[in-house]
Amino acid sequence: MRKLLMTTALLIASAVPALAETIEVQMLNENAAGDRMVFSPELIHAEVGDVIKFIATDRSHNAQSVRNALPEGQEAFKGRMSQDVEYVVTETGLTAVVCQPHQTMGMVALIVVGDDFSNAQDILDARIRGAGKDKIEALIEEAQAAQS
Ligand SMILES: [Cu+2]
Repeated sequence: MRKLLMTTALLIASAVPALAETIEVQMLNENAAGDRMVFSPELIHAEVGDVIKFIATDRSHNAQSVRNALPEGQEAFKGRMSQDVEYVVTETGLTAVVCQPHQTMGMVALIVVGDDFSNAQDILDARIRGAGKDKIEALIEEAQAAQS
């Protein structure tokens, strides 16, 4: 009887689709390559159901979405300064993430969910300032190049 229960439990476990993951992204003053004011990683691949956790490894950073720069139906988010914040992925598509005080220095990240680039133009049109704008464009190109 015990063996039968174990077998049943294993069958149920294997029927569950890929388990949701927690993906950690650090907010840093400097990364290993010497780049200043950066998310690590900057390009984040995720699937619906995953949780992306932005970690305040260094202080004086935040992570937040940008208006019109996330998939339709995906809830916007705005982390507080020097605080961790979680982004629960509910939709496929692209999301631009910025650190409010350092986006002009290029402190931005791109979330790619389900290899869905259908809202890429929205991201390119969104209001992201300074070097952050160029970085987002480069990250979209990098993600698309990796896919094809
Ligand atoms: Cu920052």
